[in-house]
Amino acid sequence: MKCRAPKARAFTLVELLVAMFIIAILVAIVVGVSSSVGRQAAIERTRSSMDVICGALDVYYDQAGVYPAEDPATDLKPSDCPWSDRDWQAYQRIIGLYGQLNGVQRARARLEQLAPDVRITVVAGIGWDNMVFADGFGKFMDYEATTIAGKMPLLTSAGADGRFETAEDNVRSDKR
Ligand SMILES: [Ca+2]
Repeated sequence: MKCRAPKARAFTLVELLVAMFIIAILVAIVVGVSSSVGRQAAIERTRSSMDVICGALDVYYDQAGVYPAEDPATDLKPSDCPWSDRDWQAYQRIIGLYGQLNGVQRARARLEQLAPDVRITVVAGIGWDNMVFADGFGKFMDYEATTIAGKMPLLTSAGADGRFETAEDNVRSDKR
């Protein structure tokens, strides 16, 4: 008597679609979790960088009696720079802060504690090429001086969306 091997049963289209659907959901969950972890890590890196820069601001204050001035941001945005005016303002102010802190030896020594990717060169159109402080997302921070004596000025990160003045994702040196 001849034995016949059982005929292999093919998957139906519905079974394949269900399997693909489940795989898609699992992929979405994994991607969502890893991007949330990456975002939290970037926020932590930003906070840690701000702590170091605030330490340098204190050193500057001890020596100069005032915090670094806020750059008046009067330079015109180059015509080939695609940024918003808000970004341009932040860029000029953080350039100003970078230069002032690095101009004081003890403050500059504090900045040596920063991770290498916090001090970056940002190019904004032809002829603009400046060192600035970057947040954990790779974008330059903003700096706002204060006119209130002894009150710490403010560093701000644009957060995960890369835009300043959006509520939920800004990270600020005053921990708000
Ligand atoms: Ca933002």
